[in-house]
Amino acid sequence: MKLIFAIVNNDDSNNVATNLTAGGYSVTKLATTGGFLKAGNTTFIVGTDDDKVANVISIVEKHSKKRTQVVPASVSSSPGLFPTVPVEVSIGGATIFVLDVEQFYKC
Ligand code: 2BA
Repeated sequence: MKLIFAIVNNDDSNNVATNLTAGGYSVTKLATTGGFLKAGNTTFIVGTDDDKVANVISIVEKHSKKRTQVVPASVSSSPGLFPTVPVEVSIGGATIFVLDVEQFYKC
């Protein structure tokens, strides 16, 4: 069994949740915050069989769009260097971690 963490943009989270649930997966949705942009994003936790991991990833990938966001340069570089110059960062689609599950209980 595997545990999948998928971090997606808030704008995509309803679509991802709907499609994972429709695919028959149990999903837990957490409201999270990115350390770099300090903006809200959504982290999904999905526990599933090893042979279903690829399908979960493809559902998340299909419903998570890549986008760009303009942020102040002071967020992305050393403080004090042209702090008012905005820079564009590319975000997403999704950041996904897959972990081995040692034990799983429903009590
Ligand atoms: P944030 O940390 O808010 O990062 C948002 C986007 O800013 C990132 O998009 C990336 O394009 C850019 N970025 C992040 N750190 C940067 C840096 N030091 N310099 C320049 N640009 C930087 P994504 O890579 O798509 O990540 C989206 C969100 O996924 C992240 O939000 C964070 O919440 C999570 N994430 C990404 N990689 C992670 C990792 N290795 N471990 C834990 N969480 C991660």
